[in-house]
Parts: sequence; structure tokens; C-alpha cells
Amino acid sequence: HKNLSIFTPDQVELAKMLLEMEQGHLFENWPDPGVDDDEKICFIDQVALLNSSYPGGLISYVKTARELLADSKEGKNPFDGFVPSVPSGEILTFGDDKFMKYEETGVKQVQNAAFVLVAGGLGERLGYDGIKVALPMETTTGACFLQHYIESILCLSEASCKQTQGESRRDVPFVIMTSDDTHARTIQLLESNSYFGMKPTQVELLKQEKVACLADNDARLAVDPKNKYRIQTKPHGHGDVHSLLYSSGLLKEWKDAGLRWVLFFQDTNGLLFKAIPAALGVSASKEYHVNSLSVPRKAKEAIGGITRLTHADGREMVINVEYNQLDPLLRATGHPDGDANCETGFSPYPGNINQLILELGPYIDELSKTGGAIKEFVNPKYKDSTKTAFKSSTRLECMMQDYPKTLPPSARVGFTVTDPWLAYAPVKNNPEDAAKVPKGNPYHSATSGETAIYRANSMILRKAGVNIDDPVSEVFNGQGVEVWARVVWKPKWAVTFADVKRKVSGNNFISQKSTLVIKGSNVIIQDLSLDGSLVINSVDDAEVQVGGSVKNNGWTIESINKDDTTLPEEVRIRGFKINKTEQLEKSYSEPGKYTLNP
Ligand code: UGB
Repeated sequence: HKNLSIFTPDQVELAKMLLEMEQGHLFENWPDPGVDDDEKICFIDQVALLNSSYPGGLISYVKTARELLADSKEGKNPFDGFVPSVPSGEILTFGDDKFMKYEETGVKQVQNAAFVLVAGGLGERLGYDGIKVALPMETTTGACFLQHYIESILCLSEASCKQTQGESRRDVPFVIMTSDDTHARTIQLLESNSYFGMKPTQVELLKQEKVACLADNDARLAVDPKNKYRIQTKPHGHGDVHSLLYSSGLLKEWKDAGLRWVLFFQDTNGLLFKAIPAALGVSASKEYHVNSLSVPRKAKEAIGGITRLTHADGREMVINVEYNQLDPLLRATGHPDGDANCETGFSPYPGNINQLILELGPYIDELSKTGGAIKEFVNPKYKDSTKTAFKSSTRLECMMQDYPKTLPPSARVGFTVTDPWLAYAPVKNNPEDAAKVPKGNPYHSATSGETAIYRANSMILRKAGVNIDDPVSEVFNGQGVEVWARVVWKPKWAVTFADVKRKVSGNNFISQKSTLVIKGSNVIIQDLSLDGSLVINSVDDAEVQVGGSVKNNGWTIESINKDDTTLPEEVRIRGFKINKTEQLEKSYSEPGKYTLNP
């Protein structure tokens, strides 16, 4: 081809590789050298990027694509020969003795952990314009998800250090996987907020690249409809996090530094950190190579089900079966009702929330073999039943929870189930879709994500002995929810239930209309009767005892119209706003001992 003359020798090799893979159509209709040369160089640069960012390069990508597309055309079932059954895992009940023991064990391990947030998704289902980690987790304080995650990691690390008497004090690493869709805005959020108190050197961003789209069953790479000198690309999925961690060299760095655990989590789950210490305790106590934190799952809920798969040839694994595959798999294996609730009111298959705890040593050993490549899948939308043409281009995808699929049978893969209210309240669905969720199933919306935080905090205080009014039922954005007292605390007040129990004593009462915001670390709630709003700010060296009777008009929740474009999008997706009518707000900015007893 004449155009090879404009390329460097390395670029020529890449072009030849494409031709050998029968991708000659990519060069079709290219004018002679001298015309559009800059664009042609951009094309080959893109090929170089696609090649280097995929384990095994484009050759491997196209080869796997051909195999998976052939399987898909044949209608081959990925679970062929596997029989599903309900696995057994560690079941945690918040606050009981076993929970407290695991929590204590887990906190000690935090100093040996690295945290990894996958935040490359734009959240098409939510239909929100910004990045999801910048969304307020709740609107009482307005703290965003990323702030809450970072403060939780910092406080857990501090607690860990205290418990282990500083044996291994270190800045716990925090990695965020971004994509072109989220990278710049994530950096901006961090920089404009001084990394929410974390050292910038503690935070590492790894950007995932998109993968090439496939135009047909022969895995011909799709030309971008907008530019004939570009290959069309789409996201490859959250499974990329494994190859990125491996190729970045971070895993080795962590191992050399003596770390033992890698914790993965997702972009919008405000409850997660309430269960992390106990789940880490389970990992350490049971020496799990893989521990997947899960919650009771409602049938048809859009979260995968943790399932034991047993093959006639003896293979067996405990793995997530994605929500769209669980029902057909059950129906095909003698369960005519498919994905259905059992007598507990939940599906017998625990729900995957993509909170994985991997033991670093075995993780590195495995990735040294695979390079971090995760079993992929393809989901082409065919034009008709002949399955010869696609409605639009497709691509290979992978999911981070599929990591155990390549593990040997000797690997210790387990899971931990928590109470349904404790660990999972994602913000994924837009108001219209959330309102259509089957009755009794979680909405996974901004409305349910926020109200679940008030519920969990109220339930936790109840378990600590506080008398809290029952919730009232309300409907926001077409979703019926329970509204509990708006109780919110910063991670520096409590990151474990043990912290909460230490800081609450005597006879306390909180009415349903109340708001309690605790922003100081050393605040003791003792004999408080709250019917209104109370906000406490204090520096770490101020010890504040809060009691007595606080009564005022408080902060009310007002229903709003989601289509009212005069309101910010963050408010509209919730269907309510908080009117801060009256509060008692106290700030203690100097060290010392104080008593608040109105
Ligand atoms: N994400 C990325 O970082 N990169 C990508 O390319 C894609 C996503 P979704 P999904 O816990 O509720 C998962 O879209 O994939 C990040 C599990 O597969 O929110 O539909 C993205 O930013 C499912 O089993 O979820 O479903 C976000 O943080 C169940 O566990 C995360 O990956 C479900 O999550 C998840 O992306 C759940």
C-alpha cells in the first residue's frame, strides 16, 4: 500500500498486522500520500494505543472476538453443562458478637489494604450529566460520594493505626479507575477540594481505554461513522481494572511495601463503608483469596446473583451470574420459576454489589499468568434471526467480578452477606425507570440512595440504644420510600459500630422530624432529646458532651417536581429538597472540654 511510505517502521508493522488480521477495509478509500497525512498518522497512533492497552494486543482481541462471536451466533450458552445452586457464605448480622469481632479484626487490617474505586462509567441509566462520584451522597450536608469515600478511608486507616499501636503506619493507597468520560472531571473534583484531606501522593488515577468496535461476525473492526481515519471505540467494562493495576506496577509496589489486601468498590454506594471493616475481618479470619461482599437480593433486581456452578466434569466455582443471565440459567436447569423470591422474601442467591476483597499475594500470582485479562463476553444486537448482521457495532466487554473465573479449584473464594439495609444503596436509575421497578424491589435511584442513608444511620443509633421514632412513608418522583430522622455523621465521628457505641450513652431520643449532623470526632451524645435540627462542628481536640432538650422548627423535606428546570439536576433526580428552616448549630473551634445542655 502506497500509504505505508508515510509511516515509521513501527507504524508499518502495526499496519501490516492489521492487514494480516484481514482488516484491510480500514485502509479502503484512503487517498494517496500527501492527502490527509496528519489524519492517517492519527489513525495509526490510535491503532498503537488500542494495541498496547489490551492484554495480548489487537491480535488477541480480534482472535477472542471471532471465537465469542461464533459462539454467540451458534447460540452457545456460556453456562453449558453447569448446574447452579445456592452457595453458602458468612452471614453477618449487624451489631451482634460475631459482627463486632470481625469488625475489630478488619479494622486492624486496614493498614495493610489498598482501596480501588472503579469510576469510569458515565451512568447512562441515571441520565445525570456530571460524574457520579461528585453527586451529593445526601443533601443534608451535601457531601459528595468521593468526599465520603476518602474521609472513610482516612479515618479507617487512623483507627487501624491506633489499634495496632502504629505497627505499620502508612498512607493507605487509593486508586481511582477513570475513563475518557470521567478522567478530567475527577481530577478537577479532587484538585478543587484539596483531595478531601488525602495526600495527593496517596491517590493514583488509572485511566481505562476504550476498545475497538466490531462491525460483523468476522470481527472486522468498525470504522468510526464520523471519521474514516478512526476506528470506532466503546467502553470495555469495569473488568479493565485488573489489567490496569497489573500493568501500572502498583500491585508489585504494594506487595513490596507489605500490603495484604486490595478492596474494590463502585462509584455510588453511600452505605458501603459501614460493612467494610467486618467484611475485611471475614477475609482475614477465613484467609479468603477472594471475598465478595453481598446483600440479600430481590428476584429480578438489577444486581448479579452469587451462585455455585457445578459442571458434570467436576469443575466448580462460586461466581456472580449477571442479572440478565440468572433467570434463563435457572429456567434451563430445572427451576421453572426462574429468578424468584423464596420464603424469606428474597432470592436465595445473594446479590453481588461488586465490593471485592482480594488477597494481594494470590492476586499477583494469578495476574502474572493472565496479565490481568478477564474472561470477556460479547452481546451483539442482530438485525434478524439469521444472525448474520448487527443492528449497530458491538465490542467485547468484561466485568471485574469475573476475576475468579480463571482461578484454580484450590483458590479460597468466599462471600459475606450483610443485612439488607446496611451495605448497599446505589444511585443508578433515573426517576422514570426507578418508578417502574417492581413493587418491593429497591429503586437504586438518587431518592432511595439518600433515604437509605438516613435509615441506616437511624437503625445503627437504635442498635446503640437511642430511642428513634419510626419512619413515615412518602412518595418522591413516583417512588414510595420510608423517611427516617435525618441522622448524618462524618466518618471522623464513627467508622465502626464500636465507635458509635462508645460515643452514645444514657437515654437519648430523636423524633422523626429531626435532623442530627455530627461533624466533630470527639462528640459524646448523652441524654439528648432532639425534636428539630442540631448541628455540631468541632475540632479534634475539643471534647463535646451533647445532651438536654433541643426543640426547634428544624429542617423539612419538601417534595419537588423533577421537571422543574429551575432546580439543579442533583435535586431533581431526588424529587425532594431540604428546607433549612431552623436549627441549633454549635461550633467548637478551640481545644477543650465542653458541655452542650440546652
Ligand atoms: N465502570 C467502569 O469503571 N468502567 C466501565 O467501563 C463501566 C463501569 P454500573 P453494572 O452493584 O449494582 C455491576 O454500570 O455494570 C464502573 C455488576 O456487574 O453501575 O450494570 C462504574 O463507574 C452487577 O453484578 O453497573 O453492574 C461503576 O462504578 C451488580 O453488582 C461500576 O463500574 C451491579 O454493578 C459499575 O457499573 C451493582
